[in-house]
Amino acid sequence: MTRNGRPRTLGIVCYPSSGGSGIVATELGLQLAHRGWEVHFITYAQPIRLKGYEENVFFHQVQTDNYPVFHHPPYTLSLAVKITEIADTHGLDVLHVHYALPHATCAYLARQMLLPRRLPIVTTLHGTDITLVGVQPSFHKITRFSIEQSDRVTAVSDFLRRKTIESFGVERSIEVIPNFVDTDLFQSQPNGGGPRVCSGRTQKVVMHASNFRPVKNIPTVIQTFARIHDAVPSRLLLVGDGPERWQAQNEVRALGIAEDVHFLGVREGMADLLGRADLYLLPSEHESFGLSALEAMSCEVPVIATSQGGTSEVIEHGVSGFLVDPHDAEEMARIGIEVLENPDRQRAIGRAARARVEERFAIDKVIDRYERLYEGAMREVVGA
Ligand code: GMT
Repeated sequence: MTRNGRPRTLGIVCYPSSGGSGIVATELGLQLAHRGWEVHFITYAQPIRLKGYEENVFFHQVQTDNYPVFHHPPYTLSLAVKITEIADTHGLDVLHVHYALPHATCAYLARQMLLPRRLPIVTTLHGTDITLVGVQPSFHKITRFSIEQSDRVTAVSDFLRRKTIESFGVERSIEVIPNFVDTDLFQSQPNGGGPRVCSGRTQKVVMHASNFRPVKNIPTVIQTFARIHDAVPSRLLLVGDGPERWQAQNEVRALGIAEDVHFLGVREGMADLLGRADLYLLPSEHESFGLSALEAMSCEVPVIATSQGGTSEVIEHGVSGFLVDPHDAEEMARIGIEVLENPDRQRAIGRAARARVEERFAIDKVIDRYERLYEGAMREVVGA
């Protein structure tokens, strides 16, 4: 991707932690770098999936300055200034911000500071930025304003697109571009090797990965697994960390299943773990898309996910996975036991899941759509 012989340059602003929005942003940037874009990540820490040296990829750390009168260091202001600095130094052609707050607002501020030069801004809405954070009274107006001011806006599911219109009354167009997965990396790896915690195949491996926030509904993960564990020799692997972890550990002890529940904390190498799982649970209160479910599906792992949110755009119930009321642990366990006790059914669901991923969510198709979106924004904003 070049213009007048120089690579196109893209700025990406995201949260660097293990959440889905940061993962999508990082994988997107890496893929675009392979396609010849020069990619500049701008955030407060190195994104978790950005490792080693990558050609055409740069990371710019935002430093905040503090002063006694500030209650908190104003990260938002430092980020906006950093964006202008990178735009000036590296001649950004387009800026893509992930998660509306505060990133779309910082992008707007940066764009105003850069005038008369125009910097096209693309904002991707991921889920909780709209459903939980942006709708709070103190953020509502600025979320709406920042969405309206972006040159292009995408949402990761049609559910999220509709929710944004409903919650903020925005009138601009929002394009749905789904999450994606690297199907070469996320593959079934049923035999031998791999992490010890997945080996010893006398027990089935049930998995859940998240940031352990209330929206992830961890109690249902534990209750579902406890029922499965009563019927099928199995262990539960919990990947990630967050505020609900202590409560989950207490519950696991109280249920007497601690020996077969492994809290692995934040981990790299999700593909290695998922590739050896037998069942994946995602009973969130709501999930705008469910990236971790998609990664499991790519590994041919049957997923039992929440029926609330955009998951029905990812999983066809009873065909490529299962969608269940997030508070119905009994039904989740019933399905889980049926799948784990019937290897043919487990395989059939896993294969249908993989086929669906390849058809709709493979990396190249989705990256093509982002590239076209950038082209459109650059043409419209700067006539490039
Ligand atoms: O799930 C989280 O709480 C993390 C959050 C994020 O922004 O990091 O995930 C959201 O974005 C993901 C990537 O687009 C989506 O796959 C998740 O469904 C979405 N989470 C929710 O809607 C709860």
